[in-house]
Amino acid sequence: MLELLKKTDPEIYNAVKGELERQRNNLELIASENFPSLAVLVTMASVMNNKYAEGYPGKRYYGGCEWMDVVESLAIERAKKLFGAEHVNVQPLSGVPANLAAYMAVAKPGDTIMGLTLSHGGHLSHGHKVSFSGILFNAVQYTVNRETELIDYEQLRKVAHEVRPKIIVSGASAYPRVIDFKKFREIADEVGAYHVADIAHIAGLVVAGLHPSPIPYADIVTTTTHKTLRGPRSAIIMCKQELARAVDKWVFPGLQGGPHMHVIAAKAVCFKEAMQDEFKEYQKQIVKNAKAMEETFKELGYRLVSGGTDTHLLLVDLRSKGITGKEAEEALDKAGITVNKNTIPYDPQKPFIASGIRIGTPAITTRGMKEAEARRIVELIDRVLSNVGREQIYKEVRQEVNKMLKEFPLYPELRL
Ligand code: DSN
Repeated sequence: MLELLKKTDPEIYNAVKGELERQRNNLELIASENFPSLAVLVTMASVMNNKYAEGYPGKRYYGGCEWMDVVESLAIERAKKLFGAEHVNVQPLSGVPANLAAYMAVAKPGDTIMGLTLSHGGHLSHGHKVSFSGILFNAVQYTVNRETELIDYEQLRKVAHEVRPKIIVSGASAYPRVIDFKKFREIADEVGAYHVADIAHIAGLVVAGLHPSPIPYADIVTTTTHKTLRGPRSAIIMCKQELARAVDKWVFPGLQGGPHMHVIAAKAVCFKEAMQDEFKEYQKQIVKNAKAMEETFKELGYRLVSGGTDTHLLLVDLRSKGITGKEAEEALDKAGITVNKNTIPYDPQKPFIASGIRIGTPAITTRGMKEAEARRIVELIDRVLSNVGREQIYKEVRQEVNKMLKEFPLYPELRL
């Protein structure tokens, strides 16, 4: 298929080829990225792309939707089974629109919502002032505790009693520890709020039983499908039956038009894969690899936010090393190691500089790496971070990275 692209559009072909090579030849440690199966990728590149199917299975606004109904119904049924959810909407295009639909299903613009502040590990769409969530809604942010760096449930409770929010959002994009969804439910009940859980980062761990599920404790659960879940770039919304109509109405026609049926089909494939025993083993290995990294970072004298991890990600505080997150990201990039700079709680630096880096294990685990490689990777990271500015060291580390990656081929079936 890529041969066709080469003929039609050599510039885009070159970019796709370049990106495949980049993915193959770099250590991918961005906690929100992953490598889905070829079955998932191929489904997105299929004729399912061509069809308009506004509406829902059995109730469409266009003719010719019989195969659309098949894939969307399969996606829904599989997601319901996988997560144990009463109702699932598989049409959201991505995480932020899913959160918007979830909020609109239970609140009105101007209502108060509470979410974890971005610089403490939250997400833009949980109430940040530059996002719809902080513009449409009266957003009040909760924080992590300065000493423990864990969500400060008592502060959350206190503020919730003061501001009486319509929605309390749980979930995070840079929080390495278990989230206590039961406690969120208790606090939401005390103040008469809805509890919306965004499990984008941890969905795979939840499915595998390695992180408590929010399903019993949240009114609405949103997740992207491309992080630990290892599916296509997209999202779903799960909710209790009594909110099904409101959620569906807000996804379509409230916020979206034609569903992206090729991606919905790929979500169905992802959910089938996530039901297999191998997927559970994969998730277990993600956590083992993160733990191995935690131990090695500590042995090498690094401070980890909250002291470590329970999940797929770690936040490394670089202040004691005298370098910023931005410097670390750039230096590691030159050595073939891809991470992102990240604020740490109460960060003295601006977000674009940041004092830390976020590291995740989902992608390297997909490539087949285990604890030994995870430890070696941390040693390589340390080598770079202890020698920032020394191009020769970057070169040597890159050679080691290349050697390591040769043993864990990525998409060997793909030829360009
Ligand atoms: N951009 C995602 C992440 O990196 O966590 C969140 O949307």
